[in-house]
Amino acid sequence: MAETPAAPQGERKKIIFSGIQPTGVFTLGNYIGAIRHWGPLQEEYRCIYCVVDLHAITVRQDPAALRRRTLEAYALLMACGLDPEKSILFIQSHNPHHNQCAWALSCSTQFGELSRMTQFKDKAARYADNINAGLFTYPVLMAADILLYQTDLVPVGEDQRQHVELTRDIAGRFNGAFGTTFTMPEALISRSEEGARIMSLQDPTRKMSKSDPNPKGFVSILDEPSVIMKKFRGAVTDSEAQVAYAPGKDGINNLMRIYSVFTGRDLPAIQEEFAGKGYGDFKSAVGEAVVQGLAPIQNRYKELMEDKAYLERCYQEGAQKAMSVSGRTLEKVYKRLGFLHK
Ligand code: ATP
Ligand code: LTN
Repeated sequence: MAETPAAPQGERKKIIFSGIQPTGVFTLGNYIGAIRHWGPLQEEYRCIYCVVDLHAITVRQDPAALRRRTLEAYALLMACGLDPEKSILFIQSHNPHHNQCAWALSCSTQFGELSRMTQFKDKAARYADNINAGLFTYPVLMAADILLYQTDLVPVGEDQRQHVELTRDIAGRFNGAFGTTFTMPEALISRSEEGARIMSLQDPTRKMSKSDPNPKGFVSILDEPSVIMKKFRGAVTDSEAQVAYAPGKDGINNLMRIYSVFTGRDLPAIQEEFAGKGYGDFKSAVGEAVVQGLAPIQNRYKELMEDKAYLERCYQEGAQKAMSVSGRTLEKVYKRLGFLHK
């Protein structure tokens, strides 16, 4: 994120935590809104990134697919520039402290607070036949993820702001009742127009989502070049045929934001570039820019997936490192709550 504050020299390095669900191959939305910012943050902060498989099962997953996707998600994070030597990179279910801390925090979370979460309301409507308790308490587990590492900053897309706010409320309540235990985290959300929220290519009023049942709505970062081109050519836009960023032109605005991220050009420059040209030319140009931008990630991903033993070593070491940090916080939590020492 261009606007990320620099870590002050000489002070403790600030801690960054973020997570992503292994519910499918990452989309352009995940990449633009979240993951592309995570690599550069490694240079200045103490970064901890997690594949949140415990969160993924709030929606029914096929076990074999979940296992495969979890490894793929881990490799994809590395392909997007996360380095296990610089960051702690691990899989959530490998560290039991998350479940343990979540239970403690759930007793400092109100039913009413959870009922107000928009992600819960959205998912409850979408998966009406499986409104399980985990879907409801999902934000408490997310709070545990964040608070266990004494996190300062949580880089996420706009849709997660509400969950980070709730995490702050839970932390504040726990600290108030039992004494200061947790660092108060803050969401780190791209403030620029480009990228905070990438929309579906088929319904530009809805966010692009990797679990969209219609694959034409999202571009996954592993899509073949021909598939990417086809999805952009078929993107839903208005009938004005003028490449200009304006209220109500959700489809074109979305494509312009994507193009801007991959070319580094700002919106007025893009408007100028396509003055007098039709949507067809523009859509092809967006597709080409995305194909080119994703190629190095796709190549690196293929290499990584050929060395499963290396990936395994990385996620096992990642879990050990994560546990040594989270264990200290969990011990403090148990002590504060009054649990008798073992
Ligand atoms: P699912 O469809 O399975 O619910 P998702 O695609 O919404 O998943 P998550 O795993 O929940 O993705 O989110 C990972 C990160 O990507 C989060 O920080 C989230 O804010 C960000 N993100 C997800 N979708 C978008 C989007 N369309 N635009 C910008 N950021 C996004
Ligand atoms: N809730 C997030 C994923 C997530 C997360 C986290 C993000 C789980 N735990 C901790 C940041 C920090 C989502 O649905 N995208």
